[in-house]
Amino acid sequence: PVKDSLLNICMDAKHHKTKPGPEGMLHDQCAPWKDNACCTANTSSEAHKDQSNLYNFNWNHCGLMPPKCKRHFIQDTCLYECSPNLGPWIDQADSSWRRERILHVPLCKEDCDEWWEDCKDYVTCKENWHKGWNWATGTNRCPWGSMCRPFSHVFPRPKDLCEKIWSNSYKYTTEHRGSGHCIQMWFDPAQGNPNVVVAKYYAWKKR
Ligand code: FOL
Repeated sequence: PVKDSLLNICMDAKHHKTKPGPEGMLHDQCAPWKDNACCTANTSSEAHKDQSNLYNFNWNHCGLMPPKCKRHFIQDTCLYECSPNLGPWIDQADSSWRRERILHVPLCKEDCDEWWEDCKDYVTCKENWHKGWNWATGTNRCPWGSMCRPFSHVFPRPKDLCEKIWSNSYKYTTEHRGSGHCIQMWFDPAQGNPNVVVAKYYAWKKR
């Protein structure tokens, strides 16, 4: 009944393992995925660094990102790199640095709303963080002519942040954490990974 080929898989992207499996030790905020992950321990620790070697991406392009905001970007990186439950949303990517991407992952309302709330006073110069940076120094800097403006201006509503920042990786939903109908960036692994049943639910719909 469900399309099993969409379950328990890793996308073919820059740092992902070919198949998910246990890792034993994943760093800090990525630890919830340690029993079954698409990321290595090294990727999980790089995910926590300000100048990580994953994409040479600089979160502090308009000044220091406050910790309460940064933790959401770290959690997004952990979900993106480590989750084996994003199969129903894997799509072809025509890009130089990855063969596959995620598209329209239904993110739980609370995860998106809290991300926006904790980042709304931080500043950025771009709405889409995937494309159009100045890489002349080896890390991303604001392109010429762009201005640093508050998140609340660049992304007026939570939906704008979650959908636009990574080229529609996420879809904003009104589904709640624990409903089984939306993907959680944040979860307590003591009760298992809540995204397993969410992937099954959508793999069923797509069969
Ligand atoms: N998180 C989520 N949820 N989805 C993602 O797709 C995602 N992707 C990244 C990190 N977290 C994510 C990867 N981020 C470039 C910029 C950001 C980035 C990866 C690469 C980059 O090199 N941009 C170039 C264009 C490269 C190209 O498309 O060929 C640029 O023009 O700035």
